Amino acid sequence: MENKKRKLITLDEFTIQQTRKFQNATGELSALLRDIALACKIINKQVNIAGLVDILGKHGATNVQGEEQMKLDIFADETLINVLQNSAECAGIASEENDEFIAFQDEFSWNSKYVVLFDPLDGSSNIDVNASIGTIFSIYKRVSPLGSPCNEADFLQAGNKLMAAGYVIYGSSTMLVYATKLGVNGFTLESSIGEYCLSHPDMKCSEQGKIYSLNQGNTNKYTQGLKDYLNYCMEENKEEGRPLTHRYIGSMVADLHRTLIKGGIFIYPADKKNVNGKLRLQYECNPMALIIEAAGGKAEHGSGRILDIEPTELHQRTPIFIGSKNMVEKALSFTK
Ligand code: AHM
Repeated sequence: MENKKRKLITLDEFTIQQTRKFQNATGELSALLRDIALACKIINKQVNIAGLVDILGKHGATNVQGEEQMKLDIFADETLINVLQNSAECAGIASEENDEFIAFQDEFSWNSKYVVLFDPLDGSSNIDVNASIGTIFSIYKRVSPLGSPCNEADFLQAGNKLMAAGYVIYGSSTMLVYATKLGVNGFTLESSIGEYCLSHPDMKCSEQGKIYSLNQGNTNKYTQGLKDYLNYCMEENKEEGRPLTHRYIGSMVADLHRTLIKGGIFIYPADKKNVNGKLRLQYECNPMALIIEAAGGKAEHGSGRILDIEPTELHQRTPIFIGSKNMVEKALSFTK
């Protein structure tokens, strides 16, 4: 076999090449992506040495959702805010960890086109056990007038208005995956040169997978339709390649990264306790929906596309069925 040596393409090189495809592109989106990627390198460093610097463990505070924050959540949140505040491309941010959005109050920011939403450290219950966690981000073009501070309407846009979205997974390697409507690309952090390098070009989510992923411990709280679907997944059927395999890490980034690479379905449904589901539309579901749809998969809330939900609140939740197209359709045929 011919041993062709592939040229290393860094995230910056890649986004600049992409920008050149558009006549009027200013490079601001690429620069913003670079800033987010930088913040995530800093977070990655801290995640890697967490056990050594006594940063693990609970912080004692609760966030707006009433959940206990971990120290690393706060570190990640502050890092992203600081880096984006110093960025010339970001007018303001909204974070899963903060009650309100933050409009940056300087002239540069007033003239910036974009706002960023993020879940700084998703899957934080996994921090203490050293399982994969991640940062999820979304980028919208603001709808408020340039030259003034951004406002809430900039952050309450439907997912179908997203300019880009992505995640960084802090796992056995650190990867940044981001999507625009053009497609999805994955970059692995090469720590010796401190750069994310293109490792997974043009990622696709296969139409059919073999893995279903949800918190099966909650089955008693699920609707009969969903219980029937779970039984279907567990039933023997050689022709259809069933029973399926169940995998659930409890860290959305890790579960969705596997779904993107191997195919499968990830579900966080509404249940008796969480009538709107648990996961947040603006910080978790919309960005993941853009990524999976751009890769050819499907992301629904039960009776429509996640990306078409018109958000009314910053911390809104939604049920989610996401992953391989055929599997999402099959699940919905039981639950609708
Ligand atoms: P977090 O924001 O507190 O980390 O919670 C979000 C996480 C997701 O990453 C994951 O998919 C889900 O919560 C797991 O919830 P559960 O433990 O109820 O299965």
